[in-house]
Amino acid sequence: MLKPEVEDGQASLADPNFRRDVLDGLAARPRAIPARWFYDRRGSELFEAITDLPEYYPTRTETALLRQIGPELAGLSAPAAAVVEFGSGSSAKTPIVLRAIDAGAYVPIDISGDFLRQSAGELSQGFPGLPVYPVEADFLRPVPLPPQVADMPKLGFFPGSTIGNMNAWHAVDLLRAMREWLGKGARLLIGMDRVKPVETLVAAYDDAHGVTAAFNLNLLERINRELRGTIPVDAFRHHALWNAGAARIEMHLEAQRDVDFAVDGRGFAMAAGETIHTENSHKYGPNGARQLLRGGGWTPIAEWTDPQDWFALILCEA
Ligand code: AVI
Repeated sequence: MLKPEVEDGQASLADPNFRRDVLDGLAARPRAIPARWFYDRRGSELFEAITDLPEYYPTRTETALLRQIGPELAGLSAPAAAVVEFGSGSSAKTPIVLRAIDAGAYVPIDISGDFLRQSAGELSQGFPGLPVYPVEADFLRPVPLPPQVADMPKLGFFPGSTIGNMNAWHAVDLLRAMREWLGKGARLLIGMDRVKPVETLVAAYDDAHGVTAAFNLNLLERINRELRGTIPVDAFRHHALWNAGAARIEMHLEAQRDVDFAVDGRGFAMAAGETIHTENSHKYGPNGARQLLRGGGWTPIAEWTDPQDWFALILCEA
């Protein structure tokens, strides 16, 4: 018999937005928690491990593309532009862009502060003369750019198909906001993942080594750590599926048995087979990608894909 969902009245000291999203998400039907909360320190490290997996084609495909388009990109970018990277993570692809366009400054923006500072520090060592201004921020809210880059031409860099983790209407809102933050005359280089055979897609989000499973399950561990959670993590399993109607991979955490647990003093009960929806990763065809960008106020001016047409890099102007 599952217990009713109740509250005990004591609050945790965690990020109030995390608390609200988790409590609301667990109470909703279907249950869903926004994917942005994957990225605590451990989650960011696990994501980096995902990018090295043989099944996870996006990172290596996009990196190879970036290397290939460098000279062309240089011809299409303003000289000495400030590169503003949204969700910079490990900044692994950034050196390719900074070198290609001979950047005048680098502004990495990331929600995971210590990871951001470490990556920015490491990158600075490879670019001794380059001013680097890290901004610890959730770019889903307004991001003030550092005043030092105010008068420089800007190249927004939004790689990795992170845009795919948003629903279309949120993606359009974000693209519009980026246009405003980057200002007049800015350009945006964005990576977008393509629709492709289902087996390839599902394998990329359900790898043989269980790294993606650990990444998904870490959300429950984070809830336990930061929100006084008592979730029995071993009662959940990672599940990735292709939703053809919505053209997206969905990730879920599925209860393997009936479970009761508390989060921040509030009780929850889930029946075996019930899931918490934790991520959408939308994939776009060429037309859908361009339509989305135009809806966000950006005009595509150049587009590159790999020989299999698995991943696209699109350069847009404001
Ligand atoms: C960050 N984002 C673009 C990744 C993706 O492919 O949607 C997150 C991820 N989730 C599972 N694997 C990777």
